[in-house]
Amino acid sequence: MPLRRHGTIISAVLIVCAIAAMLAAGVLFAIRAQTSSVTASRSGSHAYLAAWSGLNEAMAMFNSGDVPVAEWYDNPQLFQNRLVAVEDGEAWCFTIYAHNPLDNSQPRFGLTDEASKILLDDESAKLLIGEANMTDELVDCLVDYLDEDDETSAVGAERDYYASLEPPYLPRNGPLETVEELLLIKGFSGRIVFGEDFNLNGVLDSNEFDGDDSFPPDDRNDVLDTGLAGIATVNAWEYDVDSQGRPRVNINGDVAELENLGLPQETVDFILAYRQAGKTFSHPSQLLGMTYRPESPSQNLEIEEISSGVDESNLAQVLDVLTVRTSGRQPIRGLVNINTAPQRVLRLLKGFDDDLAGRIVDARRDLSSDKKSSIAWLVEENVVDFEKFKEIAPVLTARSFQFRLRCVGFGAKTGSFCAIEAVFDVSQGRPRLVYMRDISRLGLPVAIDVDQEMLGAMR
Ligand SMILES: [Ca+2]
Ligand SMILES: [Ca+2]
Ligand SMILES: [Ca+2]
Repeated sequence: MPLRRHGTIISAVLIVCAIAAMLAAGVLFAIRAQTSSVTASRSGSHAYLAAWSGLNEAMAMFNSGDVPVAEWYDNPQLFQNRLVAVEDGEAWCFTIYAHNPLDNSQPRFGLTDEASKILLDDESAKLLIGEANMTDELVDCLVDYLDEDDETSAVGAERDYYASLEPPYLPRNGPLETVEELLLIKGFSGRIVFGEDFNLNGVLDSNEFDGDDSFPPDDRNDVLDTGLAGIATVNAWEYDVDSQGRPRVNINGDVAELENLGLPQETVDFILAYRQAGKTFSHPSQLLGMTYRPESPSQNLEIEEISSGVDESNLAQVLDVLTVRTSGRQPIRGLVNINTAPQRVLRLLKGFDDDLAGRIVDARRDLSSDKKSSIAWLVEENVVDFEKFKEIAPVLTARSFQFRLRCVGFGAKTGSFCAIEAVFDVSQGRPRLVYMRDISRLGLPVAIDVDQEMLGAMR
């Protein structure tokens, strides 16, 4: 019944449009959707509203500033079986769930930060060769689809290929807007993009490790492959501002601005001396342990080597306030969060290997949120030496501003449910929804298992 199904989806979208503004005013469940064309059942729309409540709850959490990872990553108290409202004897609840890389049989109850993944741009796409079933051909096709030119890579595909399809379309030749857009690229399938997790519930279900016995195709092992979407993103960016939200100062720019940053005078003098020789910095981390011998104006005059004065004790301050970017208004895309990226992502980054990625994951386990506020902890905790830090620092961040969540709203007694996937952005203060889709058609993602005490109290 494809027509009827489409009708239901359109109706659901209409409901969301009609009520989204009212949700913010906190009148959830006091609403009756007054749309004559709507065919979705009343309980279905209640489930939809419950799912939206979960999304709003998560966004509200980030509205007041930094939230420690421990609070949003896996927090059953905040995100599992949360009662939203009771109406006509039914308890409407939501659960926010995600893949738990440490346990394929249970989801975790929390969000996923997009900066914990690799940005899908034409540069970093090459890091993905050999990962998540990405072949040379798939990477070439991805790069061609993303890069601005129409020159076909060795085994890629450009405009002429897409123009020959029926119906024809054009490659993006720019940044992707959704992960699903990958499915438009030559060679990409649902298996490549979403792996074995056919129902996107983050759990290895029985049909996801039985090979080809039932859909989807899988490798029959007990590890849930979450596909390219598990390690790559299109939604990771941050503004070039310090921890107080002020624009960072360009170390290669106006020298007067360097004087007012509270940096040690030794460091400011060093930067000025280096700049006076016509030299520029490639990244603020270059200052770490740096020395420089200014050129002597005459052969007989010996000039002493000078030091930047930057070491592990003040590196965090230096990285917080300085940049080499000239256009501070444009967000920086694709930095990877050293505090949240899993080992399988870290190991793919330029300058990393398995050993370094493992040491970082081990070292961060017991660090305080305060310590984790800068990537400088890599040096402070002796995870890397100065030289290694300077090599890897340009692609790293200690912050995340975009969060993905999957949320199911459900009636605890009837089992009526609705599941949504969303991404919101907090890089400009108030949370902003940048992506949303209804994934209810993939089935109930998590078992409905609500505390009987709670249900008993309703009677
Ligand atoms: Ca291209
Ligand atoms: Ca699954
Ligand atoms: Ca299967």
